[in-house]
Amino acid sequence: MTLTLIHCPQTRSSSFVWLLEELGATYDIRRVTIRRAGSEEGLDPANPHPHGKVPVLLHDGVMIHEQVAIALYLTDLFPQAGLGPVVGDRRRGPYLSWLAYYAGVAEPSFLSAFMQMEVPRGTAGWVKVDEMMAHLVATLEKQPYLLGDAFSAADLLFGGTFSLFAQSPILPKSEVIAAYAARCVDRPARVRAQALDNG
Ligand SMILES: N[C@@H](CCC(=O)N[C@@H](CS)C(=O)NCC(=O)O)C(=O)O
Repeated sequence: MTLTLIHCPQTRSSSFVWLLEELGATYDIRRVTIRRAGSEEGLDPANPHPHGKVPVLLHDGVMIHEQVAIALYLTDLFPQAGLGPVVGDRRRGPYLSWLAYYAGVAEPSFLSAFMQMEVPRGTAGWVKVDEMMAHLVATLEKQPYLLGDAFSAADLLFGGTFSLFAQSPILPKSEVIAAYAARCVDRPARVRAQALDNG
């Protein structure tokens, strides 16, 4: 089996170096360039993503793109790592829900706040950042991780993002979220991934 992560340092693909380390996978990294805001740079021909974005995973030449698809694909591929409940586990539904919520609600709500965009209730499929954060806080007040007592790839996505944007004015301040983010990133695989990311 050949796994290749198409990656650009200090971007969303950094979380997938972390996930691959968590899973104990054997993989290669192909570094590409991406278009930064305001840049006129063209697409990197070494990146097969339809819009030149990262992350992309290649599994024996088959392309998987979009963070949530890659997270689910990888945790299914390495079930023994216990980072994503499999079909038949009662936590599978909540796991899929949190993954989809990350892409469909959490990221758009952060971006709407950052861009100072209105979020029209009844039209947008997501909610304002305060409402989204209140849901996270209510969940994490009851349990250490999104699925209960055990860390999963859903926490890797949410916790990694919260840790990155801890100081951002768009995130309502919350001790529960700060402690959660610290818990999520305080892991040996994250430390290894950061060294690989910066290396
Ligand atoms: N919807 C994509 C978003 C990926 C994304 O926007 N990645 C950024 C890096 S953090 C990127 O590649 N930006 C370059 C561009 O937009 O052309 C996913 O979830 O994987």
